[in-house]
Amino acid sequence: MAEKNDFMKSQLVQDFNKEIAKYNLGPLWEAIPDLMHKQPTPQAAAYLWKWETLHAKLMEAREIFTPERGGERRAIYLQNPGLTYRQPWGWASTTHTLYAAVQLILPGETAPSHRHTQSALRFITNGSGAYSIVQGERIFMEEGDFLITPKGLWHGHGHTGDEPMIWMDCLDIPTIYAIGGTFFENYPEKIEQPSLPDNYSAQRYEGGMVRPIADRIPKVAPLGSYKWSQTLAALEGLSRFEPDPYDGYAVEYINPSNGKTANPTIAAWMQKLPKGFHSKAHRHTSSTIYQVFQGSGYSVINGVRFDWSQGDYFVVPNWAWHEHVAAEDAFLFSVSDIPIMERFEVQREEAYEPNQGHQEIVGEFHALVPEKTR
Ligand code: 1HN
Repeated sequence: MAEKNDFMKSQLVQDFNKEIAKYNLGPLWEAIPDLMHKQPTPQAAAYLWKWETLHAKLMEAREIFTPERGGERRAIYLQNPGLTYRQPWGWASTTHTLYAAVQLILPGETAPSHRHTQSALRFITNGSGAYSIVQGERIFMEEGDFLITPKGLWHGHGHTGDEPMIWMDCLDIPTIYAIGGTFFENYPEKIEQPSLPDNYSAQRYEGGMVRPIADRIPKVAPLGSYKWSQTLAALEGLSRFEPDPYDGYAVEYINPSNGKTANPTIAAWMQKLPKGFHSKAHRHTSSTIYQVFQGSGYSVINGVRFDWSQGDYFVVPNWAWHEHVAAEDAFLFSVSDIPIMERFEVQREEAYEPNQGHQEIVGEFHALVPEKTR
């Protein structure tokens, strides 16, 4: 072995490596350890954004920026500090595969219609009265609702209510960027006009888990919004039984016409962690972005404690050990790239075996909050 290492450091090899670099060629004998890890070595960091920070910055953006002025959404994205190469402000990557943002829309404002090859979803955290118009259907939004705008569908937003609304956006931007699939198009007019009854798809699915017979043929988005009252009822039923050891009581939003995830590339879950619940730790190749919809507690990610409360967002990067603890009844909304990992057949999961499945806490995460709110 020593002989081999000495040889690899020899002038002969070093000179040759430099020589081929001039021709845009590379030596595999140097690159293998960086390319072929024994297991994933994520660049994304475990991270947490406090609600007070997100809210304060949206309120500042409210003064500076209007969708009318900028021709765009008033959305601020969550940039993972481990993935900041490419632009001074990062490259819209919350995990290596997914993007998440908080978006604020005020009464009377319009976010113009457009379509793109990225799939998008929204989770409504604050307020009501705004709508998304998706392929001609106005979908009115309330707290706890989950909405999809799968790839290729026209979508814009308007607000006919009387209070500010804030929601979470999630898109597969880094994934589509990495595979060279980015296409984007503005709608010819500012915002699409309704061509279907308001809340058409939610009305077709008012009863829950039965589908109109027309939807036996798989559709891209048979259901545009999943109402909080139905999600909550599902969790209440589920929580009469034993919780999942890793995720408590968790449900997945699905496409009722094909039984798969509501968006083809992004899984979305709502989970209830009852007060005192302490999950076991595990890790998986999929990465997850959480929004704390209600309640408080903490998660231990790779040994570091992340305290969370209502409105916070946090990231569990790919292949990071994690476990959750609820200080009070908590509802966590989350998105993950499980469907992407499954599509490539690299989804793997591993249980944390030592210490009855609980990590030792070796540090605490301190979130950045603006001076004024401290
Ligand atoms: C988008 O279409 C929305 O529709 C939000 O609200 C964020 C970020 C990048 C590209 C498209 C929306 C987005 C986005």
